Amino acid sequence: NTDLYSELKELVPENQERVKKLRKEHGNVELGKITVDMVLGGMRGMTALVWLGSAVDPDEGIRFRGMTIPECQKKLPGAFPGGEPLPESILWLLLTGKIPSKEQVDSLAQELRSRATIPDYAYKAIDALPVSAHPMTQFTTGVMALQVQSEFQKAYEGGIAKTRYWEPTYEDTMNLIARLPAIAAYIYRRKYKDGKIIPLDDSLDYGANYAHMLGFDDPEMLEFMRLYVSIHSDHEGGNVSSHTAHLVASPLSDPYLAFAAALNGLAGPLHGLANQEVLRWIRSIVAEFGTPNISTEQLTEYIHKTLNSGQVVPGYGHGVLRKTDPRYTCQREFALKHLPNDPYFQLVSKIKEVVPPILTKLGKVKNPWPNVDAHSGVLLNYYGLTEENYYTVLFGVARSLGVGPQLIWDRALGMPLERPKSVTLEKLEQLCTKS
Ligand code: CMX
Repeated sequence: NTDLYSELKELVPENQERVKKLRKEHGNVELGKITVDMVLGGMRGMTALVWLGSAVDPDEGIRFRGMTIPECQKKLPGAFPGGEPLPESILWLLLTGKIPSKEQVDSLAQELRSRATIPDYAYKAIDALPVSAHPMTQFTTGVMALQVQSEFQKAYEGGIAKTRYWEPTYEDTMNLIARLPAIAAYIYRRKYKDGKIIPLDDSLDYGANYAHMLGFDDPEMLEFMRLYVSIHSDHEGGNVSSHTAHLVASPLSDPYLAFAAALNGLAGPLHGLANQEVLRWIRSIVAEFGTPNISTEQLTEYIHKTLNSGQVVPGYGHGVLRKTDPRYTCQREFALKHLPNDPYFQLVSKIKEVVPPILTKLGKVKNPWPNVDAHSGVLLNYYGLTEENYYTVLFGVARSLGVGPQLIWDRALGMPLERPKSVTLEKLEQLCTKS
């Protein structure tokens, strides 16, 4: 099949069988115990979700359908031989679990372009906000406006059978993914440039088109955007944005509603907004010393100043990872290849040497190593995308490629309404004194 829908349609029945069998034969198997620490500690370490696209190992980091980032870079089709994986390749892989051929990826790129028409009222909804509104607020507003065209909502109102829910979910997801770059680019051009829309280029792939619509045409920036979108797509199911999308879709809210909610979670500074905070923090270091070429002592002093004022070091630490994020590493490799002498990149490299021992010394930070957000900003800044308040929008566009496929599988596999049990504080105390 060169078409993604046909490929998926074949996979649905066999995966429905897998889930049915698991529930029937192993429904009572215990996966671990739930402790008070978990309940009070943000459910860390509690296995409570199924996510098909990817899994995060604390030491090794992300695997997309079993493949590490270097494996994806080697095996997934790029825009040219040896190029970074195309976002279309990642989307195909996440949804089907199969490595696509170049022909399949090209057909998917074409399909996404053909779905990318934006209704005028979506631009108008964004225009109703002041230009000063944060780009993430504008982005969520745009996504909510796109919801007006939800196929799932229409089909549900028309009485669609449960067994077919995944079909309009597929339509919504693909339309949403296809339309996000144009909406996101509009926000950038409106807030930071002349407000004129740069139309989609029919000869470009998803990642390159997004860069193009933002106003960037340097082939190196296009290639960085392909890598950026691919590595930010998915990070298993428990992170705030992915989990939110899954939760909000569980009462059959359509993919637009679910994704808008996910974006609102991504906009938190401890999650996706950290990429904005990182560049802002780096700029504040440069402002303090008047240059990015600073000594280890100066940097140490600044990190202590950040910590002593009660702030976190943005871009460091993680809820699951316990080593350097491979998404950081691959961006570093990209930088070493394309901008080794950039002073901001060199400062990021220095920060990576100086921050971990300081965080370790605090004695409470479980992971002192850099995460994905510690690196993306200086690369974007180098290619001229200097407005850090926009960075989380880029992350948001990419996240649709991970969250979308799971929403389709949620409906295909008949995943139920999510409804965990809560207890009052009194009840928790009671349970503790009894044990
Ligand atoms: N700087 C300072 N203190 C940090 C820290 C950092 N980078 N990372 C963790 N800590 C602190 C926590 O604030 C917590 O302190 P308190 O006990 O005083 O509240 C303590 O160390 C223990 O936290 P943890 O168990 O190591 O980390 P969590 O799983 O609770 O939180 C995360 C993970 C990412 C929220 C946290 O490391 C953090 O705030 N990092 C900075 C923000 C950031 O980079 N976020 C992006 C993550 C990736 C993404 O989602 O995009």
